Amino acid sequence: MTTENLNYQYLIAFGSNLGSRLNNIDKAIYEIQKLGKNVCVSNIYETPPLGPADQKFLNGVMTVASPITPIIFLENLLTIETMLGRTRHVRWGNRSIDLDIILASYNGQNITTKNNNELILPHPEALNRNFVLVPATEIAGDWMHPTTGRTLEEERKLRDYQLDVIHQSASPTRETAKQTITEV
Ligand code: A4P
Ligand code: MG
Repeated sequence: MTTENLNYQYLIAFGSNLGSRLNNIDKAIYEIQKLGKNVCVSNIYETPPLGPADQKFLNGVMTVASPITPIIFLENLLTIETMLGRTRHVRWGNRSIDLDIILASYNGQNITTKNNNELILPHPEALNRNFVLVPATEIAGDWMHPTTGRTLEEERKLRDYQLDVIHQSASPTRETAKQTITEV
């Protein structure tokens, strides 16, 4: 992959509450790295389920620069979810891995979509979730949210979201992450 065509920047949230959660996340990061360059991964947090799921989640986010357009990028994420054993029974149900695109930009300009349920950008619920906003501010705190015009760090402060880190993994590559992440 050449570096000159990394026009897209993605902020991806990941969550897992089934199986070996950290292993699922580690594998997802490894696969997503193949879609671009300059990967940055947040710390990982354990959070109680929002909605009908009945087991705690591990959550975090990552950024990646990529030449791949958003719809194709999303298709790649869905393929990775399937590869990691994700099955869809209940909306918001338990899942081995969930990969959502929170924000995307093209040459520094935020991408927004309208009337396209296949890919909604920005992710409509992201700002209401501490498990997205807290890790996002670690690695993309100055990213301007296209709907509110405030940075992610400003959004987090407004809501006073805080979480305790469970795994320190603010590492740019899986190789480093593997040394720093250990399942509890
Ligand atoms: N889709 C549209 N826009 C996007 C986007 N920006 N990123 C479409 C990713 N996908 C997007 O997703 C259904 C369809 O949404 C996809 O096929 C895609 O075309 P899904 O992953 O099958 O459905 P889901 O995840 O069950 O529903 P949804 O609405 O995506 O829920 P969320 O927002 O993912 O929330 N509690 C804790 N503590 N931690 C969690 O991570 N996650 C959820 C699910 C609920 N409770 C949680 C957590
Ligand atoms: Mg999802």
